[in-house]
Amino acid sequence: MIRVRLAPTGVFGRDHSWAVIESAAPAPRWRIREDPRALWVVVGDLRVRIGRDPCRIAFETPGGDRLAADTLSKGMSWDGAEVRCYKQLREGDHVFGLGERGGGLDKRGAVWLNWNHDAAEHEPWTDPLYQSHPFFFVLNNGTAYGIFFDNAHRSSFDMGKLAREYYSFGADGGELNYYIIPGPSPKDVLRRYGELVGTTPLPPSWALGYQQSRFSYSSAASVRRIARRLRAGRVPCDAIYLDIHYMDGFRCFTWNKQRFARPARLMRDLDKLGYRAVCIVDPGIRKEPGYRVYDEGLAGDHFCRNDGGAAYVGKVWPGETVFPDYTRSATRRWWGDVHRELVETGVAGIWNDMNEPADFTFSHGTVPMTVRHNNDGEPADHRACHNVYGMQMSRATFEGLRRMRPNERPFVLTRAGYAGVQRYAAVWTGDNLSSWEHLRMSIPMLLNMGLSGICFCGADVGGFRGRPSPELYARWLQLGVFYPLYRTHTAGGPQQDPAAFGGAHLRLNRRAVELRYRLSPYIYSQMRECEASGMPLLRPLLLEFPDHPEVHKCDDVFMFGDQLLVAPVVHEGAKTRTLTLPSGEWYAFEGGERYEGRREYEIRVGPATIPIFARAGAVIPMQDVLQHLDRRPPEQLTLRVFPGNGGGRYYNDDGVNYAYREGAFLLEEYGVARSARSLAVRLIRRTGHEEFGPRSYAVRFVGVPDAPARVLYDGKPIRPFAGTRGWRRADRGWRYDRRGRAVCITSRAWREGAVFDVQFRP
Ligand code: MIG
Repeated sequence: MIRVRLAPTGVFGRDHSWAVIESAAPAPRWRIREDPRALWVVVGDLRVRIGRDPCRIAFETPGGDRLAADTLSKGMSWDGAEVRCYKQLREGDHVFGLGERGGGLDKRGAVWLNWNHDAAEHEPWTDPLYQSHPFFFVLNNGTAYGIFFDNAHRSSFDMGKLAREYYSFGADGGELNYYIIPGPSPKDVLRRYGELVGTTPLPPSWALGYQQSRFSYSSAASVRRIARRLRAGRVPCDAIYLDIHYMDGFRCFTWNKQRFARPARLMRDLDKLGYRAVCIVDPGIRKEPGYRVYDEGLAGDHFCRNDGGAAYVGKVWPGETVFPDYTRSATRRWWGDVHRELVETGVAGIWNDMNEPADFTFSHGTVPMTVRHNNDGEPADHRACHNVYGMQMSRATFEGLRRMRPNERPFVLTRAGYAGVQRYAAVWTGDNLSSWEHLRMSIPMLLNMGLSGICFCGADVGGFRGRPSPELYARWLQLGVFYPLYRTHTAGGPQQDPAAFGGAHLRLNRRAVELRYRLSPYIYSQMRECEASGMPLLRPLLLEFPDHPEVHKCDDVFMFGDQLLVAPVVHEGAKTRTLTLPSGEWYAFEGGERYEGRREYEIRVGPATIPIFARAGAVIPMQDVLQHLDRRPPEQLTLRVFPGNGGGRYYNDDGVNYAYREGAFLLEEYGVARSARSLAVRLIRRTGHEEFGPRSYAVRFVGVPDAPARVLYDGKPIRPFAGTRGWRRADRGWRYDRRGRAVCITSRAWREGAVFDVQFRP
């Protein structure tokens, strides 16, 4: 990666970033070459060409391609406090990333703003939304490079709207300071961007289950009611959210004494039912002498000031409010510590809302630009700090939870954020609407968030404003199985949860949520990849198939991890679903039917159908349905194996703490091979600790049209069972499931290197 900084006056300002993390990697070796027209910086296999007159920067790959080349006419520019950089757009360039956006997957041809905004009534064309991610990559013919413009001021990206032949990015203050991130593949760009700004740490395993929220479950009794209703309906669920009505007069860190008389007891009872509680915390602190948080904050100088020097007073839910200055490290520390009571009450996770910050005083929705911030020791006004306010709030929360519960991974959910916010919090996409259009819109929005480093994200299932029809809700719950953050949330109105739409829909909805739980070993294994390499769980086809131009605009088909492709049903009353599969061979996830890539299919869909396809040779680790995810390893790990040559992996740890970073985990890697007369899966490697492994394995080869002749383990035949009698207790055995067209093997143990080999008659 190469960094460019511009100092129009010849003097650089402070070198400070909210996004970029320290790197342990040694600085690369570089050389400089000069000729009369240009200066060349040569680093690794990249060459930077800096033209002398005019000063223009471009990057050259070993193949001689010029990437991210400044336009000849403009290059870098400044005008007062404004800075801007213009670069060439080529025919065939597509633009991805830029964080949370409405509209299609490809961001070329429009202007995008970064100015965190409480976009309460947003529509697919609304911009900006709640987050700022000044990062994008350009993909052309399979080759990508990325740009990260590390500037937290209001910024804009004109991706070829003003002119077809160039794009530009700039801000109304701060430094022209950007990184060029080489590919060649989009995955390479994402991995490097993750090294620059950090990746999504593994969340506690419960946070990957289904979550239920509402504005608000406004009394302990209503919380207990929803908790019981989901368990009675056997709808798996791991978390229940408390929105602002749990507070006393919307004062953060208080409880309403009438409606939540004994919160610790409520938390204990929820815990007994297998739920974690997540409580909302807003930044706006009620201005009221005698209210502990206000008094402490004032005494500690923790609130943002207006230019006159007094604490700035705005208006949010509690009435007159002051705003903690999270850009000040002492304030972050204090804010983290203020959570102690919630933690001691037994609250598991913290939900940060309104942290753009939202202020009802002005029609522009936020605090005045003259509001002062500490800005990590170099005081500045709100223009410099607006876009990082929410991220620093979540950081303060995350770090506070870590200090108070050192042996547990924090769970923080945030609405606002800046590049790197993924280190601290999951992100949800704010106040969407109960409509089919908003259901569809969530897909490219979350895909581009994943392409911007925000792996742990989701939209409100069922829509926040409005009422979904039972059908819309069911389809949304089916789509949400693949949202990394799987949460129903709604703004009051009728109950909106899997059990709220009557018997037939309860069954339908339960099935969707159950699929999430059956896939949880796969999901957890893939989330480990988010932390390790920056690869998102929910990812567009272009990440796996960058050289298939036909998938670049694919907005309603996506990959779930690297093995599964999903074509969710996104239209009302749909009886069929049309899709084109990328190249290769594909298998229906449920029935195992074979499909060929690069062909269009129209498949029939019933109310319960979720069209999912597996890559040839995929291994998908699964488990039986649980009502909530506890920390134990699955009793039995089911590996669904698809015909072909390929493989897969299973990762597990205790799901709670960070000991996995010191080796307390289990990783199994499998290889699948197919020949004319056999299908085989090998445990290639087992690393780590067996205590995190299952008690037994169920290997299910799907898409097998005929009963095999025999099945071998480690070269020796294993016992066939005709039916299911004695099956569960058998140490090892196999049977053929004719209806499911699957060979099922059960085995207590699986030695590293050993192969299950299904052999057919010649
Ligand atoms: O002014 O806390 O996006 O999820 O339920 C509205 C109440 C404030 C906006 C959030 C929404 C939340 C609601 N909040």
